[in-house]
Amino acid sequence: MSGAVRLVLGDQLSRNLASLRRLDKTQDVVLLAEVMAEATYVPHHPQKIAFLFSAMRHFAEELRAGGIKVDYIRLDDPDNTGTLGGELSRAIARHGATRAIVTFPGEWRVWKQMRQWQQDFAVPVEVKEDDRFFCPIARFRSWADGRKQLRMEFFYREMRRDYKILLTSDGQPEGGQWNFDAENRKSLPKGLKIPQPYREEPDAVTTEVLALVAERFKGHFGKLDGFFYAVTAAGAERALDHFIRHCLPLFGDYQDAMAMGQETLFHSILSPYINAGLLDPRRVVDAAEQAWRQGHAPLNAAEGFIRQILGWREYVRGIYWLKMPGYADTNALNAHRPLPDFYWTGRTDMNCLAQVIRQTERLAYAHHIQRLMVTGTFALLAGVDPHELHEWYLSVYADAYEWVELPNTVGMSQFADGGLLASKPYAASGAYINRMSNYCGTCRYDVKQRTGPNACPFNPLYWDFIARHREKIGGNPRMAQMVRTYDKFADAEKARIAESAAAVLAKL
Ligand code: FAD
Ligand code: DLZ
Ligand code: SF4
Repeated sequence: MSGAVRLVLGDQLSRNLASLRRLDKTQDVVLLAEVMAEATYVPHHPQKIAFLFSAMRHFAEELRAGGIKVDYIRLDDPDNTGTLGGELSRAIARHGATRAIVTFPGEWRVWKQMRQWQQDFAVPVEVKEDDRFFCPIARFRSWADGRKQLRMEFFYREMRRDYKILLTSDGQPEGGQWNFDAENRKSLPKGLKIPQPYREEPDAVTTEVLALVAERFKGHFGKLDGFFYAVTAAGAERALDHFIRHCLPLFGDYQDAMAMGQETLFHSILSPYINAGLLDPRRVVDAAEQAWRQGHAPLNAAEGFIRQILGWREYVRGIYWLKMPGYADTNALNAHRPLPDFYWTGRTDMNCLAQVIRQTERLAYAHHIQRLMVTGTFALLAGVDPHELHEWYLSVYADAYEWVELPNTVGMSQFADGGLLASKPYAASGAYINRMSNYCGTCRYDVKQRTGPNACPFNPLYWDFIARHREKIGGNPRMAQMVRTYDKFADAEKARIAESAAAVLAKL
């Protein structure tokens, strides 16, 4: 053979992938490899591993059905070297290939490996740009160049203009505003009918993978029972259809709400599919815009949803590639507390945290506000080391890859980048969780008490956080008010706050 080996990674399962273009069916071979190094560089949730392995196996079958030669290495193949580089090198030799073609990866770690392959391998390794995003990395760099502040909102408006999304014929934002977030913070009314999340029963391929994963990844946090993810592009398209029909109309209104036993509410659960390449983000944005244009969903819902994908998702990727590798080590608030054990067990009396962590264990899913304002805010207030927290988020969610997880954790949730990404720290007392959820009603702690053994731990930690970081955050107009409120507390109250916060931290 004098063709190419074309490597497709587990999160590159797209038929239009750059490294699959201009493929010569007579000469080229597509390589997919299940490898221990990728499955264990953090202890991924077993459902994430099962989802990816099953999706990889289905993708390989689809390529074969299209007449493409596929070399598929299973995790339990006796000669499996356990690394992507080892498998690519073996495949080049096995097929006598004259070059390798890969697509730019989603993690700095893998990018470093690819550059090493370019040096070490006897054949050229071509790296193609990953153009499954709206915004090329170079385009983000030029947007960021020379700006003092890199606010998502301004980036998002450029994306709306570039791609003519939700624009009037004369280029203005539909509805006269770019952003309808003010309408999107409703708490859940009693009796509201909540749609069931989309689910698919495991087929024979998934069932086989689930057995393999159960056997090989026993020590990883997370359950496998009840696995419901779709594992093909067709399944992901059905999940999109379900979301547009049943959830999008109320997505905006209840975007920030949380409720016991209602883990997914009006969220889409599309991130695992979009991030693995089974669903094109352009298709998702288009479907949401069409739903609004056809009168099926209100503008606040369609705009709010589109902003998550066209705005936040593209923006965090831009930040990741702009700021790596240093971004992973930022720690502006000097936080060094080890991650509390209960993040891996859910065993805590704090009901909000117990609910979100146990749900994560069952589903490999939590929606944005659960990640940001429950597990994220608690870690921020407690001063947990952002790197430890980052490894937790990267492990436990089915949609987690460093390019999207790291900026959300280190930047948005922990303010560890000193405010590059978020305009203020997402610090909040128990009052926020009480307003947006029903977790507090059955909690052992009292959300109304600020201090003392029965006070909601978020409360003293919140005021202690304000006191601890007043120098760093007091200059921010949105935080200055809270610093002033703290300053007005009597000294005895300040002492009680410090004592209660210390007691909470000592118990961790
Ligand atoms: P929906 O609420 O239905 O939103 C629609 C889509 O918008 C999502 O599918 C996703 O593709 C995109 N989106 C929404 N918010 C964001 C965001 N902040 N950044 C990037 N894309 C966004 N998202 C990931 O995809 N992978 C991660 O590893 C990840 N880690 C996170 C860690 C923390 C600490 C926080 C605060 C957020 C994280 N997010 C991550 C963002 C967000 O929480 C998830 O994208 C969302 O919860 C996925 O659920 P959904 O598909 O139901 O989203
Ligand atoms: C996450 C993951 C896992 C669990 N396993 C594999 C694998 O066995 N083979 C593979 O090609 N990719 C896997 N992935 C996805 C990669 O980790 C991902 O492609 C890189 O982190 C770059 O984003
Ligand atoms: Fe969480 Fe505090 Fe409410 Fe308990 S009282 S659920 S700890 S916010």
